[in-house]
Amino acid sequence: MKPIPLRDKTLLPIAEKVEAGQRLDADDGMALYRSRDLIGIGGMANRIRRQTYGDKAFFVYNQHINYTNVCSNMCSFCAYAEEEKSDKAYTWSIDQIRRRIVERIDEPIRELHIVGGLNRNLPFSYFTDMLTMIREVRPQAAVKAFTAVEIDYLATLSGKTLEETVLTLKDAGLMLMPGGGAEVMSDRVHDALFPKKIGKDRWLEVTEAVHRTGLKTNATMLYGHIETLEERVGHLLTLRDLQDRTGGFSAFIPLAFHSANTKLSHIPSTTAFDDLKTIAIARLLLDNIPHIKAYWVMIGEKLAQTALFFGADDLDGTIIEERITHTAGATSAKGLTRNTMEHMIRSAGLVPVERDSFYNDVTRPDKEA
Ligand code: V47
Ligand code: SF4
Repeated sequence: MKPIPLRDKTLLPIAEKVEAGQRLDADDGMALYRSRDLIGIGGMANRIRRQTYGDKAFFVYNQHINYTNVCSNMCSFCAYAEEEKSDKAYTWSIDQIRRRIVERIDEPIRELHIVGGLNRNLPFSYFTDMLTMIREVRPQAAVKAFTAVEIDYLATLSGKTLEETVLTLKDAGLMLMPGGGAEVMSDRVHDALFPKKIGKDRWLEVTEAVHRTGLKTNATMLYGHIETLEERVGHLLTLRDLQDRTGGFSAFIPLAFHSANTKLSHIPSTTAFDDLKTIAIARLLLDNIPHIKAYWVMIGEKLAQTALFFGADDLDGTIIEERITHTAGATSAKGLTRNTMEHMIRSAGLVPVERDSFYNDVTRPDKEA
């Protein structure tokens, strides 16, 4: 195999480890973050992606449902959450959620991505009723719902243990869980930006309990606010440690911070350089998490396409109705058609694979949408 060309020769020992399939450590993570050799780092990550998936790049036909924006946590990086009495606050009834699903019933949607704020007025039965209704109305779609933050909250609401809560939701139709909620696992960042939300230890405890029930979850990292590079590397390695124990993570999604309409609106957007480097470093450090998503909603369609050569193998989904990042100023489209996603992948010289939530190939010959 040809050696990966590196402009920054100090990365040579890391490239050797990558080529030998050896695990990278925290010092390697910091050396990668400190290096300016984006192309060299991307080359290493791309080699891993290519060895694992060849020419394939994944996407899913999905629909987002954000059932309420009322949230008692009020994280300072969030533009989406509202106080209960705000005139922008909304909470959908089960019937309103049903209507949103039914109005797209003719589309071949494979996954419903459902998350919301912590709204003290919703009983536990709202969540089981939602899942039961969805299973009746949209039995072909997998329900990917609730972050570890919501699961922690639902366990309090239900008065059950974490495992019982998840098993009750699983019985009602929950099939996997999105990432989200851990932000950056650092007590310093937690206390400064999201003190009311569960911290690192509880997030890990909830996620481990979910994995014990057999449900897969994703993991994310919100970056580009006040976190340090050491905190980013620490976050990635903490996820890797948990994955060594449970094997329950399916994909990792770096989330670029958008500051508009938040209490942190003075913080500038992340740069393309940082976005691509973060995706590549995630691919290199997270040697046990199968998929790395380039979430086009956060970084834009064009950079997401480019990220397919920096370690990402998945562009997430068609989405249509994204609210959380667009409330915080994202300028990406609100949704993409299947044809657009396929075009993004094909015009990069890769082969689009429409997947279900479990990465089974569901590519169909009928491409009407
Ligand atoms: O948990 C909130 C983040 C997350 C902002 O698992 C913000 O497949 C940027 O987790 N700027 C929700 N990010 C999104 C999420 C996700 C998205 C796509 C796919 C998957 C998956 C998961 O968004 C929140 C929080 O970390 N967030 N506010 C903001 N202003
Ligand atoms: Fe609530 Fe999530 Fe927004 Fe935090 S990020 S305020 S938990 S909706």
